[in-house]
Amino acid sequence: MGFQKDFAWGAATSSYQIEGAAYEDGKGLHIWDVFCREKGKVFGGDTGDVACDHYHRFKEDVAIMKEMGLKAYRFSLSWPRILPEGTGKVNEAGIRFYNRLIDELLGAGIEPYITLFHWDYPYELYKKGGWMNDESPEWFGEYAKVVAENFSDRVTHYFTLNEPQCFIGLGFLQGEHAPGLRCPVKDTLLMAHNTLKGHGRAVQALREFGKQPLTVGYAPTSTILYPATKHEEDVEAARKAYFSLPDVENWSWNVSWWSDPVIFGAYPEEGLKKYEAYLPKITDADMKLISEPIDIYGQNIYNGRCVRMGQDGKPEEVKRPAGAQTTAMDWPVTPQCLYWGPKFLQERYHKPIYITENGLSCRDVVSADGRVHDAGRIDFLANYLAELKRAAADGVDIRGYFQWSLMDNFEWARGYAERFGLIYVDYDSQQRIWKDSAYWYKSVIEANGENI
Ligand code: IFM
Repeated sequence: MGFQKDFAWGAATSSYQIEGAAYEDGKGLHIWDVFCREKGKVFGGDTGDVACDHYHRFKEDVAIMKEMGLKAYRFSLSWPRILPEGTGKVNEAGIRFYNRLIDELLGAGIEPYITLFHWDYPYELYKKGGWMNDESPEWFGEYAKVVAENFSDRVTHYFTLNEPQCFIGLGFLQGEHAPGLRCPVKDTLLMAHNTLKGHGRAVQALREFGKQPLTVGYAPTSTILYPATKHEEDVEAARKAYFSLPDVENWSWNVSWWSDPVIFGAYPEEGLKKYEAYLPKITDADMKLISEPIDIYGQNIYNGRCVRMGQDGKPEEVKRPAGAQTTAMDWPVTPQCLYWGPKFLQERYHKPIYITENGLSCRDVVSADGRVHDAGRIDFLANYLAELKRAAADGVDIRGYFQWSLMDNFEWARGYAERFGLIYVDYDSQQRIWKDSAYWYKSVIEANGENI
């Protein structure tokens, strides 16, 4: 068996990375609007002020998706476009924009998948302490209520948070992303706890104010650990390493601290011991809220590291061969992660799985024939999807795959230096050009992956 009959073949984007219109129609500021203005923070001084100008060109973009045959499109809403101050007064122009986008998608036969939060945190709330503030879970719940009230008559699929590992870790521990802080570990663990409570409040609000039964999930990330061989001891070593926790200084890059509470209602024991001295007060009521049941489990998967069982009975990493393939962004190319990631996640969490992001950055160029020949992307995606198909054939319940990204866009601290899209964007003219991989992906969707 390959991919399920109604497999959600999709592509993904996020609000700040594509929308532009940063100061239009009553949108409030968010932390990335402000961060991009600080000297030296973003490659080339780039900003998302215009990005792909999707706010004005969404019809053209949906027409491209339709032509590509996408079954599903995962996009995020800009919280401050809907609630300029994060809470309180709703910006009707923001609601109107998303209504028009949703209607356009549905008219094109494309299922919208909404992500509530993909990093563009309202600046007004940040000034009040952001995720450090005990009220922050409620703020996120209020926003989710507004979303449910306005869009859930037509949109049934939601993801709450995208990659909390990054917006807390890169934003507040490593300081590479907005707001660019290096906070004490203790503060970041409190933020993480509030983030997870916010997730729970959002799930509750979506259920309570949804106009129909909704399918709700979560979209974290992290590196996959995959085994060097099929031998059970190597598989066990990889499984163990995958769900284990890093040392406290760099605690945020992992799966289990972020997902065990959501699914099991408990933080992993290993972390409770390792991080004990830095933890906020955690109550039973908090854990009940955080583990508000979800329906589907999303994971953003880009790469992995190879592990085997060491002589000492502990997992040990296997060094990559010299010259092993990497992407333009220097991320390792490891297709195995799309087999072992979903497999380990389903074994542990017992939820239907969506790959909510997967893709790569390439040094794409428009050739003399006016086309973009990104053979490397096709090769990468074909190898990754073959592994995903193998996982599906082995019985993992994989419901959908969202290619990152539909089109080139603003790659955070790397600005426009990286091109992740199936569609090439010429940022000067805003012309969209189909890369060879976009035609290839269309053929994969048509064949429901049988040609992989
Ligand atoms: O562009 C990002 C996206 O916003 C979050 N996941 C990883 C992508 C590539 O870096």
